[in-house]
Amino acid sequence: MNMPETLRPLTMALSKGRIFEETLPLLKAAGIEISEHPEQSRKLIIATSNPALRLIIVRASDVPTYVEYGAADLGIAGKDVLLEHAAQHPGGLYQPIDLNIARCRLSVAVRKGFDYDAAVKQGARLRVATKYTQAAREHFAAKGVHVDLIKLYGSMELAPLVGLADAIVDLVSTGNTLKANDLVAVEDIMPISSRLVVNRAALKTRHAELQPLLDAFEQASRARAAA
Ligand code: PRT
Ligand code: MG
Repeated sequence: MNMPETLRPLTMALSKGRIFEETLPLLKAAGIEISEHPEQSRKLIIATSNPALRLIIVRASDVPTYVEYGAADLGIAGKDVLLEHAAQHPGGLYQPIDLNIARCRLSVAVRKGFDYDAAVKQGARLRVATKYTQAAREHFAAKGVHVDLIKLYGSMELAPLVGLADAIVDLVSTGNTLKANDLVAVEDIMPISSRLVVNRAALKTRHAELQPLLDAFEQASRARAAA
């Protein structure tokens, strides 16, 4: 049984790890403290100092789904995740604010010694392993490069090392993971950061509760970008 809309606190979906850690200061700037930390408590529903707001902890790639279906009113997700979600559910989410957190870039990487530019110039058909099939498909199509995309769910860095793929499309932040696996980035596809996403119905039905929170996030992320 669902609680009546007016009784349910606003629900915000976050993933554990870097997004959660980088969101905490933004919540703090909005005057919101959390009751417990998900790394310590294992709880999936976390109360905040604001009785009208609770957090739920979900997989990063599930955040858009919770928000689109209204199980969460808002959430925070990386542009990488949002692009893949939008391919299946175009226009499903309102994305008002780039929070500029959890920044990295989406890049093409190959084994050290693999001449990517020459392969592209020769018009070779490349095998590319990635979790980000949508972004990868668009990137190579725009370049006019023929690729066979191989969908993976993690550890993309392994694929070129064991002959599964010629190249990978993956997120890179420090570059340490590529380096540790004798890979090099050969092309940047786009910069990635995390955005606030809002359920389209909640935007209307719970506007009065949502707006102050959106304003606070906007302000906190602007202050952060200026710092
Ligand atoms: O880990 P899990 O499978 O549960 O889910 P997830 O990987 O989607 O979640 P999480 O928490 O790891 O990432 C959440 C979001 O953080 C992503 O959707 C990105 O928008 C953003 N982000 C920022 C990153 C990175 N930086 C990042 N470096 N996500 C992943 N990585 C990985 C990358 O895939 C690679 O394996 O870190 C490795 C590279 O890091 P460097 O520092 O070695 O270059
Ligand atoms: Mg991860």
